[in-house]
Amino acid sequence: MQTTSDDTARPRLPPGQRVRPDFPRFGIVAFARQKLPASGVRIEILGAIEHPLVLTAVELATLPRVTQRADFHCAAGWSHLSLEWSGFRFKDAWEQLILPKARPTAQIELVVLRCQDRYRTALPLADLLAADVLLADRLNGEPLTVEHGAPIRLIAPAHYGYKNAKHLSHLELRPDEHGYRAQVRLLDHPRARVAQEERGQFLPGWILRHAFRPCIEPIVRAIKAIGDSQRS
Ligand SMILES: Nc1nc2c(c(=O)[nH]1)N[C@H]1C(S)=C(S)[C@@H](COP(=O)(O)O)O[C@H]1N2
Ligand SMILES: [Mo]
Repeated sequence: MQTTSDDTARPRLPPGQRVRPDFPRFGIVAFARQKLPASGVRIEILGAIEHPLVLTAVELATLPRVTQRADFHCAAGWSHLSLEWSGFRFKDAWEQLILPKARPTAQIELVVLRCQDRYRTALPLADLLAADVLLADRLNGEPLTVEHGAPIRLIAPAHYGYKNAKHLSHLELRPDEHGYRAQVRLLDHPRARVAQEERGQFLPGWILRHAFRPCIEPIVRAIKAIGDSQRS
């Protein structure tokens, strides 16, 4: 095995990732154009449940607040290291609010994450129950900005950025994958684990690594231009 001095000097990056010193607003360009409602936290629970349930800041504030540091890895190939997120564990929201109040009518395996900008993605419930998965409303000691997902977003550090749904508005509980169609089918891997390089569907991660990388700068620029025009 070969070791270089680099290996010890730098934190280890997952396969195929490159560090970015900035943390850009990123994602699907069309969704960045969507006008978001100027509202507080409002996460509606729907799907296989007995009782409709809406989680606002009031319900979430009954859960312990947790702060954690994590690296953020976009499937296009950039990583930003050591972000400090604060919010509530998804597991706590599930066990203390969703299970007792919404009362699922079946064994839930899939949770669809729907967002105010019409973006959606999904993760297996088992992945969402990991201790480092947060419903985050603060970043680096400040309230979350629109750029990074206000009023609240999912943070799942073991999964690529596209599972980290911004502007979260609905959690749809489903017994299984059956009948769920991914929105961005070429991209959205069912689990998208960074360590396994599950960048996307149908093609191995090490191929997609090269296909996605040239898209990074154009996307960063396009989304930044949208933000600038919305502010002016
Ligand atoms: N609602 C919503 N969430 C989203 C996206 C999006 O377009 N809309 N893009 C995803 C992608 S591809 C990435 S890499 C991250 C980027 O998060 P950031 O803008 O805070 O850097 O958000 C993810 N969550
Ligand atoms: Mo991404």
